[in-house]
Amino acid sequence: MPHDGGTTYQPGARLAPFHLRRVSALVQGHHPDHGVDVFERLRCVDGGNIVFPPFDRAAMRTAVEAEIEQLAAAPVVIGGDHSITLPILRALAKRHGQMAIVHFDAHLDLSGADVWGDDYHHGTPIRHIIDEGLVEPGQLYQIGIRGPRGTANDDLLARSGGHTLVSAEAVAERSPKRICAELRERIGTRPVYITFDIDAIDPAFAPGTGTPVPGGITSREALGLLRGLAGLDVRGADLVEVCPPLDHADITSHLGANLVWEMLALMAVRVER
Ligand SMILES: [Mn+2]
Repeated sequence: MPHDGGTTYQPGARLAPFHLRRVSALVQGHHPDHGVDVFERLRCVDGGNIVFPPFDRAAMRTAVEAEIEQLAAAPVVIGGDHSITLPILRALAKRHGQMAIVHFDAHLDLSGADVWGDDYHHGTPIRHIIDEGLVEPGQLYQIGIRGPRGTANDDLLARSGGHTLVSAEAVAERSPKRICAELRERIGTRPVYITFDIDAIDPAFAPGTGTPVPGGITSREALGLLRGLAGLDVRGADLVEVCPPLDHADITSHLGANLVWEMLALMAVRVER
């Protein structure tokens, strides 16, 4: 979904699908940890770009929701900025009802129209997802959160729904393995959606993103956190906010392609069960 009309700072995420396709030539099939060949296990296809006018965000939401709704398969979507996640979840909720959502990000993405006078920019999707009841109460897990907040109320809002915050620091302190063990326990057999904002990862490992925040998780922790979700009933995922014009030597695109592969691997493991 080559859309970055919801970007508040540095644009360019609309180019991510093109660059992730290019570097995905280096991604192979066999997953040594899960012991499966992802592309033998899954019937996997590049569905191409969803088409919408790049300057019309309402048209983007309509096109994305319609496209996801008519898919028989579980989607793994490459953004685009984080505003693409709302129409994906609107479509998936029609199929699965309320889902558990694992949200990787530096930011809470709970802003509303009070920021920038706009209710659909890339800092708002999680607020809409809560307000529209697309996530089951108590089943939102936000991982990698850090840095300055707008107000002291920002975290209260997230916690008031019984949602769980795991800061970037907590990932380092507790380890991906222990965090994932807790997530698997608490999510159980619920349908799961994973939304992965690349800025959850430290700008040292992922410089190609529009709103970087220092002090993030490492690329190794990020890959381990996805791997550790194996066994959950993952019904969809996205990777957003990769911004190739700000990247160096494709560092961020390569990481993005590997994160997408880990998401596909989770679906391959799910199919096996
Ligand atoms: Mn985000």
